[in-house]
Amino acid sequence: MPLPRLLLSRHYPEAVIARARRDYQVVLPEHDASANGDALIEQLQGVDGALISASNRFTATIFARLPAEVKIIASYSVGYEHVDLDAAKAKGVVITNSPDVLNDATADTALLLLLAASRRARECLQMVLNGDWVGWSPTHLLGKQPTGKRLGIIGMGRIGRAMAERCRALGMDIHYHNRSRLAADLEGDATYHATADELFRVADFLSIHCEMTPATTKLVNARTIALMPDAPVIVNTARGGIVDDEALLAALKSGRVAAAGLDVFDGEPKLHPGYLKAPTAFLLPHIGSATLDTRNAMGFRALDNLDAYFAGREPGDRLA
Ligand code: 8YV
Repeated sequence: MPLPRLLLSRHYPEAVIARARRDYQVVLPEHDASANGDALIEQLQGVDGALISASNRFTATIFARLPAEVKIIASYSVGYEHVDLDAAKAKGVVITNSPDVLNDATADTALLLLLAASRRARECLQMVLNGDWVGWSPTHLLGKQPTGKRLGIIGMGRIGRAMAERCRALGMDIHYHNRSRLAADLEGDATYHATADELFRVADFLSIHCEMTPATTKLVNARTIALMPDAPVIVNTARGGIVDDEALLAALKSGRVAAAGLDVFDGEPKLHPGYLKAPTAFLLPHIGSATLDTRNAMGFRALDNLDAYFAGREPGDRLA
């Protein structure tokens, strides 16, 4: 039997490419870039499956034009808002994601953002780099202390719970909102809020870990920010579209929100230009899962799903 033909839509880490080459006839574009539209359809010619990233948008239009040989699309991501699952199902294409293996890396990034935003790391770094640091002062660049404060977690899945674990170590009081309340062993000492509004009301710090769906798009907006306690810190490692940029920028400017730590942006890699001029916004270029261990594990998880499919078994992370 010839090996299945597999498109690697991006230049994944070496170990991932090596394993793919061992078990598949690999098609690897010469340059690493995110293909979409016609370019994506072009790449998908003559393959049986594809290992794609969240930068490849599999819309209903793409599925309508998908070559018939393509039977499985494995996403190198936990998020799957870039894939139209209904269109995939209608076309009979199997879709998988790569959850779980990035929980720690993403929660680490959320913690980095929470601390960097609350301790004004951007302003501190800028001052040192500009040569503007003239000496110590008792009230210089004072930040917010997380100890004893309430952390509101929106989306208490595996990444949300990994963030809760880290923030318990900071002495924070954990609150969460989730579509359903967690079982007691997973909830631990965290306080459940049945609605997002209830959570906003108590969140001195807020960390976003939910999926982006029509219900969570612009969930953080002028109305919900107004519900929050005075001068909260907002962290987002989920998807940029969950935050209304105009509302957050206005709140950062007025001080209604003390600081924000953002790894993801609506329309990234372009971001609202307001963030470039907002000193209390600490910004990262979507590096939530960016450690070599994690990126290897994501690739291996995606390949496990592909291997299962081509061996006639059910892929463990099947979404459609
Ligand atoms: C990825 C992510 O780096 O897994 C996700 O959903 O956002 C990140 O871990 C990115 O999406 C690569 O596909």
